[in-house]
Amino acid sequence: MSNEIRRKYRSEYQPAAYLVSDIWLDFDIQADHTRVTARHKVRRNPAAEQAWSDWWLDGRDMQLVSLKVNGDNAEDKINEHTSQGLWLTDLPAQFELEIVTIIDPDHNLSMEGFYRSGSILCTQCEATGFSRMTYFPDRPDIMSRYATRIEADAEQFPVLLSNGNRIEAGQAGPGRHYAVFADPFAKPCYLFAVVAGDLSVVRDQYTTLSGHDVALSLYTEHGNESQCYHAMASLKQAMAWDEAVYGLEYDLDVFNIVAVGSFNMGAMENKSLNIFNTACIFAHQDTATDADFARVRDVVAHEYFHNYTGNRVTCRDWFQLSLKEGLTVFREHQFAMDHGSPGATRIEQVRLMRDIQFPEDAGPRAHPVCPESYVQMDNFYTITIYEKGAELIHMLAEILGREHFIQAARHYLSKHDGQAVTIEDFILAMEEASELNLSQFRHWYSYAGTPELQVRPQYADGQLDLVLSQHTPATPGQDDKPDFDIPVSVALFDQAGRVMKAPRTLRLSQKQESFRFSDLNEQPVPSVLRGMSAPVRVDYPRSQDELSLLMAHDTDPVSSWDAAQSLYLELLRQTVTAWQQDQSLPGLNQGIRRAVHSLLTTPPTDRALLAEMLMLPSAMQIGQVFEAMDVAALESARDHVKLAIAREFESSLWQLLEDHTTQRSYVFNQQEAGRRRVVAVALDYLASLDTPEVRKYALALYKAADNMTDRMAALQALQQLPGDNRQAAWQDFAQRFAHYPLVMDKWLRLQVTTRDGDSVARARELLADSRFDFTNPNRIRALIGGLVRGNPLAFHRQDGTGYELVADEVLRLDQFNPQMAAAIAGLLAPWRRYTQPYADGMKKALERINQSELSANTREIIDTSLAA
Ligand code: B3K
Ligand code: ZN
Repeated sequence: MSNEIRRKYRSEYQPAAYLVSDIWLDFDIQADHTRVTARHKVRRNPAAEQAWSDWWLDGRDMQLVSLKVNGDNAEDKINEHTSQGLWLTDLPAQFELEIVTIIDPDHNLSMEGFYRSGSILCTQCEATGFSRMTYFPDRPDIMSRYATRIEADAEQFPVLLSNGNRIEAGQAGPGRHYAVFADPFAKPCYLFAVVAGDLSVVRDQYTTLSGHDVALSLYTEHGNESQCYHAMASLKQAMAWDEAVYGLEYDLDVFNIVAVGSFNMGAMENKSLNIFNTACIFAHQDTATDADFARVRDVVAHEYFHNYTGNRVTCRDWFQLSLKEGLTVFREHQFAMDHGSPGATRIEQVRLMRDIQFPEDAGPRAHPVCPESYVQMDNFYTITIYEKGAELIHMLAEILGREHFIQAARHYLSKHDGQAVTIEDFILAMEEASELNLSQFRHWYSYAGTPELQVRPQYADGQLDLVLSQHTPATPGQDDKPDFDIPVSVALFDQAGRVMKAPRTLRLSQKQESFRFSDLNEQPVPSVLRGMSAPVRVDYPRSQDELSLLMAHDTDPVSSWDAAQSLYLELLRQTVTAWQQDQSLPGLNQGIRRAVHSLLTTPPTDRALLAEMLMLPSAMQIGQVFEAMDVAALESARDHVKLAIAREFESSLWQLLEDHTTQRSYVFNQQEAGRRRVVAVALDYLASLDTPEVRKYALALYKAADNMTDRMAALQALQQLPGDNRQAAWQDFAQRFAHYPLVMDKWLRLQVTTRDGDSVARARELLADSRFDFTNPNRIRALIGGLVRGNPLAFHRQDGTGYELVADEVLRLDQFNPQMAAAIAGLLAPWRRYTQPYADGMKKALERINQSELSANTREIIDTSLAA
């Protein structure tokens, strides 16, 4: 029975008792409530295991006004009415159901269901927000055609929108108006959307490859139009890319996007009516950085790509979430690499996996890409489902070859068009199209944990035996792991850095295998796991000489970057150990000297790649080398090495800065963004020296900048340079951008990521500052996310005040936005990975949260984190 919040299992899946072919919805928006009338055409599901006459309808947080079956009051058919829904009983095989409910969007701060964001009323249904508006079987395998009527005050809500085409509109009594929309495609209820607001619109149009005209509209609150053109251009790029690469054309006459300020995540792919967080739409050079421009471009593309991978072919149940998300993130990755620096873009994807996904996969919340069970689905929108899911598709594309993969993906989409399917259906379609046997590959979906790939080359007499072996650590509930099918892309270089054996993909499918390369006239330098061909950790000890050679000559940017990272990482490891043992810290070694020197004297032409290669691994990355993370040691070691590089290369870094400074006005493209990235990285190194020159330079850059990227680079440098200049720049920034909430989020981050002073106390002060609305998820992410991820030394203060702050915020947020509260609580989850006193401090905070009455979302996170 679904009347309590309990753990759900993938194995429990049963076809729905009833199907709903058509839904007619009426949203009657009044000043203090909204009345929702839903009429459903219902029939027994022929695929159901029995001819049920009972039917469970999900429904929460609303008032049931009436329920009719075939026009007659049918409240006597309600067998049970709980806080989670209704059991109906004694139902005929086919009937029309009418349900009237009352909801209150103005007091819904959960940002799920129908809620208010500023002057806009909007919906968020995925995963189960639809059942906060009406009683309905809230599961994605029920696909229906929707017609929606919205009625509201004409002055307050001049714009009314829902999925599909507007088929009717007009007056509805004094001061009121209405509009009716019809969506010709059957869809699951999680893709339903309604918007009402006083909105401005930016319009454009797109003609598809086959000559169909699509009207594009992007709606926002008034005054933001100039920040929307980049998103609109990105949408058109995405439409053209999907046609060119996958042969997929848009399938409706309209495509609408609405940007709202209060949104729990980045965006939502509702059919033909995407709803976005303004943070993933707004981009103007004055207010957004290059990274923001790229994010907007990629999220717009991601949501657009869902139209096929997610909407036309959707998920049978939520355990299959990665079916749409992994595949769509992969498509987004390909798109991003085609529109920016391919190398730096792939490196960012790799870094995200290593910095965040690998730790998740090694912590208490580790779960397979296709999980076995969950309590609260909202908690499973994880980096594992999204990014590891995308890496699994990346491997398939590597195994099949890009062209074959695209053909196979098209086969999957046409075979299952209009259906709600499973990850298994996807793999089967891949097998059919490629004639490969992917049985072993399936383990990637059902087992959690990051495999460790050990690489041991043995060279003798012109032959190289590359011995590869694998081991995957246990994860909660999965002690024993099978051997995975691991595609390992390998190339061999000679001692002068020339390609000796062109890249090829080996398949490690056993615990250990040896691969032979013959006819070598000298000992080669292997380049392994090129482009991160599989989401694994690599154990492969290499000399400084080998790493320097690969760094300078490897034709794969990821491998070349990785060689530089390995050089840095080894010194950082030694520095952490020395710090912990109270020994004097080591200086730069020959390998790093040579590496940085060659980067500065013969830089790669791709400047974004140069910037990546100059950057040291994050403290999170360094920490993973150790059994447990010693925050102070990690941060000190990184500071120490950074300072040593800045000292040794001070004059070359100034030269680099000068070479990359221009008077040209701002344009967002690969080359210019790469150039600005180099400026930021060089300045960041130089700032650690705290010289009068760098103070002057940063301040001048702040003042002269014609764009937010340079302005932020200047502020990030000034951040390391306490004093009047920093204060003045912060003040100027806060005044200049007081009316731009998203820019003020950058300011909030700056406030809590300073290393001097007590950033936790500053965060508390800001939480009480009336300029900011801390019910808005973007503000919370800036302040709390900024502190925890951007300022580990403050979050992990030894007096425990950082943990206390986070615990207080979890408890505050849990009262109105459980999804956000659970996300923040998750930051404390990996406590076991830390040394003392950090581990105990984090655990204490979790235990304090544990004492309170919690939402199901937060309860699941706390229980998992504290489980033995
Ligand atoms: N599908 C949405 C995410 C929904 C999250 C619900 N808690 C956006 C995306 O991944 O494209
Ligand atoms: Zn998505």
